Amino acid sequence: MSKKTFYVTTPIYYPSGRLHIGHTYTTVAADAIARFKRFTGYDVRFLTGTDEHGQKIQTVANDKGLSEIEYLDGMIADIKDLWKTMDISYDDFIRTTQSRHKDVVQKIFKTLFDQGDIYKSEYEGWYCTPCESFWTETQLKEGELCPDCSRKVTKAKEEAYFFKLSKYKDRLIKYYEEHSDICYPKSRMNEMLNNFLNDDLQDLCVSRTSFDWGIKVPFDPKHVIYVWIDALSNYITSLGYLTDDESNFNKYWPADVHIVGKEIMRFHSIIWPALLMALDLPLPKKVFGHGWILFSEDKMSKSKGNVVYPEPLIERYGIDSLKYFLLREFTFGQDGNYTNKNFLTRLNSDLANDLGNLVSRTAKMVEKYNDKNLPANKVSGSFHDELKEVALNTHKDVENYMNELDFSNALESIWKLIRRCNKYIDETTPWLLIKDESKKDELDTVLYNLCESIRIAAVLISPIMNETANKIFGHLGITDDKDLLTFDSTKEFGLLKEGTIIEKGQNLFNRLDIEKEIEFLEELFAPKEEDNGEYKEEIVHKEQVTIDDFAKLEFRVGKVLEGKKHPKADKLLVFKIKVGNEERQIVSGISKFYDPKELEGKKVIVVCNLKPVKLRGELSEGMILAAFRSDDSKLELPFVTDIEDGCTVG
Ligand code: ME8
Repeated sequence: MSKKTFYVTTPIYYPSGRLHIGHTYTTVAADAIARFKRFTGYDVRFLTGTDEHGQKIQTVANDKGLSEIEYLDGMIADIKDLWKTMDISYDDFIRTTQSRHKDVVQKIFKTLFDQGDIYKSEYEGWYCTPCESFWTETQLKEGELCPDCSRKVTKAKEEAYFFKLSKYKDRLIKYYEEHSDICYPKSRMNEMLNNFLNDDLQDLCVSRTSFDWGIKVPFDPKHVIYVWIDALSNYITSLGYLTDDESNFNKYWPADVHIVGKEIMRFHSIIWPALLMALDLPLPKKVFGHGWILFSEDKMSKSKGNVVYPEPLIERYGIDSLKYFLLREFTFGQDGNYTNKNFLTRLNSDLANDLGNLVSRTAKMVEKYNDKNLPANKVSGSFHDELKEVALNTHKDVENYMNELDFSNALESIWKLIRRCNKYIDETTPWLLIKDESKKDELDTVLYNLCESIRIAAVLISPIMNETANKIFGHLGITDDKDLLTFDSTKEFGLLKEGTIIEKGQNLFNRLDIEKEIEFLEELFAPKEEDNGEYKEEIVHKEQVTIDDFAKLEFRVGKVLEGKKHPKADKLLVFKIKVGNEERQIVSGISKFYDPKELEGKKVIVVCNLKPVKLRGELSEGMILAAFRSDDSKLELPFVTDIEDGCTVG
């Protein structure tokens, strides 16, 4: 019999900036459910990826003097590195710039156009010329100002394609009435029905002509396909929909759950189902809109300087500490506030005290009282039976909660067992039993029951805290016997074999000095402004390269002959640069910091062997090196004075 399938997705993230713990939260949750489903016998497909089109990406890339794809390749490598560090078990990573995605999105667009669900008309809105963006009335800042750059906007019209969303309103309402469990948590379902579907549902603008970084409308290439058809389709393009091999699509679609943040719930529960209805495809079984992680009661945002990044937390406290905290501290459907104190308190109380202590105390006792050998389980009775009952019931709660994506309660159920074990030690007082020869069987039973309960707890945490679970299996001497590590093994008590060697080993989690750690974290996450004139750059090293890798790059001194503004992009400057006996054009995103004329005659350092690219229509044959702060508040070019242009830099 073939296995039951389970298809789970995260949103595809915008690589316009570094991912923070908000993004990590969604991915960690999706990973936990993917692992849990694999663990309970499902054939799982877990998809994540990146949403790489749109004006913002184009602007960010060009501001850095990079082509879009150069910029994106770097960002995606960092994102994949993060998921690798965090041991995220995705099966596919889709990039919307991949041809497997672009080709199918074009086919989808054409199908919808041919069948009359997409039509051409005019889009009217407020236009910001420098940002090249359309805004709706409600998005504007007071005084008809652009919400991005605060400059005056003007009313404008643009030819665009529209998707007939309005046509699907009644079908959507009916569908929701018949499938009341599609949106989770339930409150979001009511929100959808009351606020959006009962409103006048407007047709959706699905193309743009004001920028060109996107998938072209196949029969009208002046237009690029605007965000939602492009982004949402990733869930089926990654499965090979409309390709020669649709086996994954047939196997996994419809998705069992799309996990998304609450702000994109509307797109996933109205636009996406309507698109699927138009394509005559089944709808996802569930869309879970989780809450936001707030920082000081506010949504995290780089510009507000209130962002927490996962890497430094992982480096200092370990992957499992972060995963545990994210899934235990916050109720998945609701907003929650991140504070350093909450984070550190969880680590100390739940991980170091409850779990860490239990494992080390137990192993130490087996080491001391029974020469590291696991004794047999000999007697039964009150405390022993109570503990066994808790241990044997835990898997049911965990499974129920995990299936509801209630990670916090799933973990709490395991911690109930862990705390019950700690209480059992206090009740049975093994340090007194050892003193009385006649209590040997009682002592052996206590040691056995503790180790076996720890095994069950460790097996149950393994889909969420894989690393910690493996360490515990090491302490319990379970190396080869994989039958002791399965989900089914948590339904039995007594599987750990007598005589197994139990090792105390190293502490699982060290107790932290909370005050000291708070100080450390506050400094780490403080907005990177010029406090006391001192700026501290957060250093995240890239992968090491060899000298041969480095030698592939060609740096030379270049003399600026002429500098001018880029005709189409405010942030870019265009230079003519003399490198020895050649002259080249280089586009650089430094207009915020330098007047192009002031650089004429100066000698700068140029990367000469970068592949030429066009940046907003201007050819760029290289890159000028600059030192800059990562928050974009300062940039400086290093100048060469006594060495001639054309000479090597290395
Ligand atoms: O919206 N708390 O991408 P995005 C919790 N490309 N979750 C958070 C969060 C926070 N403070 N901040 C971000 C997009 N997230 C589109 C999606 S899908 C077809 C297209 C998480 O990079 C949360 O999952 O802005 C949210 O929905 C997602 O990151 C937004 O990521």
